[in-house]
Amino acid sequence: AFVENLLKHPTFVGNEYTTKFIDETPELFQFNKRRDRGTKVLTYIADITVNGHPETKDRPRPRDDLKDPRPPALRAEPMMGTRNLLEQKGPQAVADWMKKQKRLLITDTAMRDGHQSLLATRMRSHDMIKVAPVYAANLPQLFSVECWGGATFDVAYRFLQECPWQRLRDLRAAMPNIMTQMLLRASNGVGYTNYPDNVVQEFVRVAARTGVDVFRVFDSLNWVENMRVAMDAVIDSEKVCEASICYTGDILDPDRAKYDLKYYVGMAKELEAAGAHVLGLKDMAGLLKPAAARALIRALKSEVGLPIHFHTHDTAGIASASILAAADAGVDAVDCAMDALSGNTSQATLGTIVEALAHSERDTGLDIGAVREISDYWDAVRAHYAAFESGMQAPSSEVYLHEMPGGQFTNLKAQARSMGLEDRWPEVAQTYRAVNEMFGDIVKVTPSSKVVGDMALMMVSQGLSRADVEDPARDVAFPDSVVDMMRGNLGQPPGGFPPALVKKVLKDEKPLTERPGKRLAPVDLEAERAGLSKELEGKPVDDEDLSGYLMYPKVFLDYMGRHRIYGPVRTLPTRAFFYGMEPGEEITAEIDPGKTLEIRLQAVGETTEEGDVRVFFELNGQPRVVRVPNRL
Ligand code: BTN
Ligand code: 3PY
Ligand code: ZN
Repeated sequence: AFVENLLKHPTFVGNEYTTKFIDETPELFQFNKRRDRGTKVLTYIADITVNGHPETKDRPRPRDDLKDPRPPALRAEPMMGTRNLLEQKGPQAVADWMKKQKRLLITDTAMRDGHQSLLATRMRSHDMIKVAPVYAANLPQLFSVECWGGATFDVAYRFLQECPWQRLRDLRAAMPNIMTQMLLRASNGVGYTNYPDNVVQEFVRVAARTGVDVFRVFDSLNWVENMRVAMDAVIDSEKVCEASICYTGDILDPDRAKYDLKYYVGMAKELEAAGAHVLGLKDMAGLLKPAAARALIRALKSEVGLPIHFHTHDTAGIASASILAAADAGVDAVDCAMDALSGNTSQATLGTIVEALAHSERDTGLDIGAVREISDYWDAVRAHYAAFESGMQAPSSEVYLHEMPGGQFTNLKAQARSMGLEDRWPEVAQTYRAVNEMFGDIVKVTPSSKVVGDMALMMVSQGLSRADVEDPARDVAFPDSVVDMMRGNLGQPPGGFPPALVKKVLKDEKPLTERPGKRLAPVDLEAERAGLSKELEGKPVDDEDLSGYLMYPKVFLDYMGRHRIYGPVRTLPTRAFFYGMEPGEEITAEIDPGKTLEIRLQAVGETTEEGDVRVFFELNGQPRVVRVPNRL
């Protein structure tokens, strides 16, 4: 009863704690503050224990005997790495250094694209931060660790109840010698829409300050014009600007002449002229076949002065062959994923590339034993995320038909399932291709890929063919995202959108053909900060929270609302986070540096007449009771 009264006390109900570990409310005396944070975390565990986690309901359960994974031992003190070079000599020195390396440089994507493509981006910071020091100590020769951006940003707030900025800060601190890398959707930031220029600039500035070293910048229609604001912001921050070409089609196929060798070389030259330090070749669907990779890398190496960083997906099972061909043709760096988080829609298998190149001219210099140990750790981590596995059993050449990016493929499949279209998947894939052709053959990557996916699902569910959609006599209700893209709000694809389709979608409205950001008024950052602070009942709003809010206003506010109730749940072990606890079980969670909670679940009571359940804990040896609603 004491705890329940305490919880209802206005001081606690009205109090807002920061999302950061360091509390910014020193006026509150320590004892109560600590007690309150502990109680919030107990409330979360109690709620999940009683009601389950909404994201894992009706999904496959991990084995019952799984332990919280233990990271491998540190083999050595961290040696100097790419991060030290960047800090001491700047981004141009990193680019020059890359070109001088004989060895193939490797980026590990396990902490971003690996789990984004295999586990619906659901991996929690807890599982990443524990192993980060092992990367620093045992694999200091890595070019970079991709661990931020793409979908990880909103998923952290939306589904994992954690602050993405805190993840970045912690990873940065744990890997001081290796460059961190993020994926940035240029003017679409880490969102799905064009943001005003100053929102993108501010986001880059804050991300650079908090810990991003390499920014892979791309535009979802390959429109260089729409990449400059983000690129310039990266350059101004003195971080590595890896401006990327998105690869689509097939340069060896004469029927796909729109995206031929000349097109890609031309775009690469534009990016070089725009000030990129590194050229990214982003093959988000895994379409770049070995022979084409060889030809493309050769051409880019001879026509462009920038070091080249190749990213591909193993959806068709051929990523390793493309990487080896690219390595042969002189590519400077490639993305792989630690073995346990590789293959299928993820990246090529890191350990396999290390082995394949060992004792060759392009030997990566990575310690294969260290790779295996880290991969074993990821294997143990992955078992906890059984609920988010896609069920993809084998690589598939179908990707050459639909050209879906690795991150979208399993998502769209799940969306199709939820619409009752699962057994019509081949039709969805065919329609996705037909939509691409109808849109004029565009680059499909977030957010343009989502537009194509929305249209394809709409057509399959309503039984519409491409001819039906294009028929001027037939009324079609286009998805909002399609209308938005035809308006020009994502920018312009090469050659523009087909005029007849634009007319059909927009009727008499004239599309925008200039850069969307040119039209969007700058956001008054200080006014937004003040407004947000008011919304949060006076809580001070730092630059990170402001940038998070500007990217995703509703997602951020919902996250803050839950944070008020559940407190710092990000350090709970993953099993407790998704499944709660069993009576008799004990866990520990370090909720503040050096402040560890020892939590034991004693018993779960019966549901009261009011529909509440009392859950009995021991917190650091003291009995605690929390009451949560039974929502089942
Ligand atoms: C979401 O899916 O909205 C984010 C996950 C957190 C939701 C919390 S978890 C405990 C409680 N039980 C629910 O059903 N929702 C909240
Ligand atoms: C993203 O934008 O999240 C991607 O992974 C694109 O490939
Ligand atoms: Zn990718």
